[in-house]
Amino acid sequence: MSSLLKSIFDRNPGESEFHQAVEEVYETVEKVIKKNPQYQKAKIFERMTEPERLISFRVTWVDDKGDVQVNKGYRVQMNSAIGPYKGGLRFHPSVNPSILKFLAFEQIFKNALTGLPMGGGKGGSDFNPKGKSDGEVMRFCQAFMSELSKHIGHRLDVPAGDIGVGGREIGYMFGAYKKMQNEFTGVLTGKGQGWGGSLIRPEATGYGLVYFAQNMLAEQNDSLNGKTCLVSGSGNVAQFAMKKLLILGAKPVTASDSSGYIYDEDGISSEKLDFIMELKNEKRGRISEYADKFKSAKFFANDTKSDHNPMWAIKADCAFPCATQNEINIKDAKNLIAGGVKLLAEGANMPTMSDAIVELLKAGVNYAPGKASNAGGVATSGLEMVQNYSGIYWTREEVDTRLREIMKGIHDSCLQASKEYGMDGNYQAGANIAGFVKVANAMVAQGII
Ligand code: NDP
Ligand code: 2IT
Repeated sequence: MSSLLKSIFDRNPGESEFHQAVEEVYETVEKVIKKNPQYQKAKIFERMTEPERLISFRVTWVDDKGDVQVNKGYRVQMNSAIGPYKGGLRFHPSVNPSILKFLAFEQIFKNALTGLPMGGGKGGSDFNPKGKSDGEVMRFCQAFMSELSKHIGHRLDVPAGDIGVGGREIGYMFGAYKKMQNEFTGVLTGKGQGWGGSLIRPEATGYGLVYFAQNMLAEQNDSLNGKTCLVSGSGNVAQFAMKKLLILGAKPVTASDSSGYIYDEDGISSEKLDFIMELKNEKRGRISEYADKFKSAKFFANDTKSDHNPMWAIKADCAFPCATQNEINIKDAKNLIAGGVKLLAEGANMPTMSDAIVELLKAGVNYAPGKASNAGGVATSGLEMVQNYSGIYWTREEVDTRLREIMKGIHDSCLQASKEYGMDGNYQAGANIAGFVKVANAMVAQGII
């Protein structure tokens, strides 16, 4: 391992997810740093891996029984070289500084790739929204925002949703911020229609992911039409990825949650997808209920003792992991390859482990890293910010057209950067290099700060 990586790991002990994300980027940008002495002199990589600010706070709230609950709250303000900090909030019991730092680090490059002026940030809490009443979620969001509000602002740091944070939570947090600050500004994105939200933002990550895959296939004179697709997750990203896949004539056959996955050999049709959306968004139920309702499907519970997830061994053409980090290990990658998968585009952040990526690339699988292929969500958040600043709101078609253009732009910048550095067609290297160079140049121009 290089001494630079070692010193970063030593400075951030025990943060395995953060180390993983940093190493993955470093391996592909090392060449660029070596070719550009100004990046070395200004210690750009060392500075990019150190948050500009990491805010950690206590969140105290009262549950329905009247008991006091204490949670951890965080905001990682990673890099503001090209714009205000921007990135989601995650509410999940696993949330810790390592996970938020990996997400905030990835966000720097992702946001740069969109071409919009947004810096990198991420935040959240170890609060578990599962099984909580609406009243509990609202009180938690208000308590969380009572501290977060001191550190964010529409020109400073603009959070949005991520795992466990959707329209409901954004609404409660926005209401709390507006009341406390006594101002109506676009301090959060993913807001509702009629109070500052952008059309297409709910759909944007999943739609953008599929537009990206469409661009990858178009390079090879191919399309999604008729392709069998494995999708993991059943939340925001997975739902709208499946919706767009169906529109383009593809056949999604799987969906999952943290309890297990369903396999529907006949395909998840648009009527069946409506059932998933109602189940997950309104009833907040479990994906196993899909198999109770549709006899063409089977539910397979997670086997925690297994060294692989059998979902990734199902025969298919394309795979879209849309649940969480590290959901595809090397064994899963080998199973995907054996099952005929030729394209894997990440909807989640860092769902594929590093050795699994190597395996996929070695086998010639067309692989898109999340920081490129899932950037449609934050890009549309950027479009929501523009609409909030200007006070002028665009139609669905206008936002969707811009989203398509942005995804094509990201796709093309990845290919161009990969070509420039002799790794033609490698989207992983291209995404890291294109994102890195843009932020590095801004940092150099702004001096040693
Ligand atoms: P949601 O909360 O809407 O859905 C998350 C889904 O993933 C659920 O099906 C959930 O199952 C499953 N999941 C979450 N954690 C785990 C876990 N530890 N193990 C197994 N399954 C899990 O989140 P999103 O759809 O918004 O986010 C999904 C992924 O996409 C994340 O990696 C996120 O960072 C990324 N992303 C999201 C964007 C957005 O705009 N929302 C933008 C770009 C990336 P269960 O219900 O059982 O918890
Ligand atoms: O990972 C991500 O890009 C998100 N969760 C979306 C962030 C945003 O600000 O819209």
